[in-house]
Amino acid sequence: MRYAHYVSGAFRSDGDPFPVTDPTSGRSAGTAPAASEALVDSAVTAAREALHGPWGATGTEERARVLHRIADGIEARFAEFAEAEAADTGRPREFAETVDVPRAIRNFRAYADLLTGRPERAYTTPATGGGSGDGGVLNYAVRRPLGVVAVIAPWNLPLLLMSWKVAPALAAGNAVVAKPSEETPGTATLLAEVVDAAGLPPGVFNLVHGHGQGGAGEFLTSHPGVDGIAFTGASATGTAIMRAAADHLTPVSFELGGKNAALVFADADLDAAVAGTARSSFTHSGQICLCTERVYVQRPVFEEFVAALGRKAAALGGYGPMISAAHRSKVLSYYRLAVEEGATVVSGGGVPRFGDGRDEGFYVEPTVLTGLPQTARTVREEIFGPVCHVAPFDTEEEAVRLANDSPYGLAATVWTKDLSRAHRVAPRVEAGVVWVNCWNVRDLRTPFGGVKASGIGREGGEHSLDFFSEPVNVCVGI
Ligand code: NAD
Ligand code: 6OD
Repeated sequence: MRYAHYVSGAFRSDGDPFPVTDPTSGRSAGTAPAASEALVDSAVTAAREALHGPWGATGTEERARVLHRIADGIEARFAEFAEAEAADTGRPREFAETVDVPRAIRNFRAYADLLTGRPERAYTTPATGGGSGDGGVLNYAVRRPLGVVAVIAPWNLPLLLMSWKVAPALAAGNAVVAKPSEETPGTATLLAEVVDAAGLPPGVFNLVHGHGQGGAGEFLTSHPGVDGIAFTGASATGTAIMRAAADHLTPVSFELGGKNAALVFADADLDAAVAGTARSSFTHSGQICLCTERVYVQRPVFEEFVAALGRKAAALGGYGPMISAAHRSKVLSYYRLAVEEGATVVSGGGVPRFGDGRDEGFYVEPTVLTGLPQTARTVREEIFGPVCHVAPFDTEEEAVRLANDSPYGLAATVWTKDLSRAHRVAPRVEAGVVWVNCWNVRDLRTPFGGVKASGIGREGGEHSLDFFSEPVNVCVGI
């Protein structure tokens, strides 16, 4: 696979090579070039220059056409994107074909469509005799792009999450310097090829590869020429980026970690709750920030739920690996810690044996745990693997308290047939997204983000366009 930087409209492969590994086999997938500080600086300079060129004068209709051309370009190379995303992450190709690539296309189309329908507001204010014109004043707001924005993406949904930020950043008229995770440089390079073919002026979209701390990520987030940082990744990385951004008061939008709760009430459709929780805990081997790692089940159905979820976990097949050997070690260390903390392992807890090349890959078993107190590290810390802990509760009040007893607040799921209960409980849960009797579906115009250690700001629809632009109030004496 080709891994290249894209700076000022040119592909380059300068920089120390770093290894890329196929997580399904543990074998080398090649090397990618790490951008030097000088190269990151060139990318930021190219982006700044692009804002002073024709891109800075484009109207919303032209930008909408550009976004559709990028979406068309991904669509035309659908199979290549699916293959590259599966190779980058080790996930089953079908997942890339049904989730990642279609969603990347939708991300660009959704922002193209939103752009042209965006209202601006105007107000007239009567004369006050305090220095305004005789006829009062007319106020209207125009939106101005932030300028040069850094987009930093993680490895778990590389294409989906990068396009989710690049699309609104371009829609709002910014110039972008993007950095994918060092674990997954493949689809980002393909995206740069599509942007190149879409005919954007040089410097409007730039891509640099490399590591975070001490590498391209840090060079970018500490760069004084960056006017905004949109980051998805771990909460601890968010803290480091915020420190770097503080020096230049650079605005940030953060989508961070989670330790998401599911609340299963005794009145729920139990089959749906079990199937839904298996999906929310084990999809993409638990490597989606929205995955459930804490399940609270009302006592009358607790035993039945645990047994059924354990059976589902044991029967799962065709799942993908952890992204890396290091991440697998981390997940397995939590499997061991859970036992040391006194957990009962209902299902899984180890490394699967396939009897083929996957045995050299980074797989772990889908795992269901019970029996831990709320204070256990396994219940409090984000593991980011295919694992959940199930605990009982008695009352609605207790369920809400347990869900909220976490440093994180990204997403939650409520399973109940009682609509009044659903509407009572959902707004009391401290999370940015609460699903009721479903998981991980939503309209792309709705707000997306987390509270507490799970993020700062909201993405989605107008929310992303708001982050990537600033309103200017123009006040005209009339
Ligand atoms: P990570 O924070 O280690 O890395 C994410 C990106 O940040 C990578 O591109 C990395 O190179 C870069 N980076 C790392 N340190 C940096 C630094 N000091 N300065 C600048 N850039 C730096 O996260 P990850 O391991 O790639 O992804 C997993 C984490 O992401 C999990 O915690 C998961 O919950 C979170 N996540 C959150 C969301 C969300 O929407 N809230 C979505 C996906 C993943
Ligand atoms: O669906 C999305 O828009 C989104 N940002 C999902 C994030 C998933 C985290 O892994």
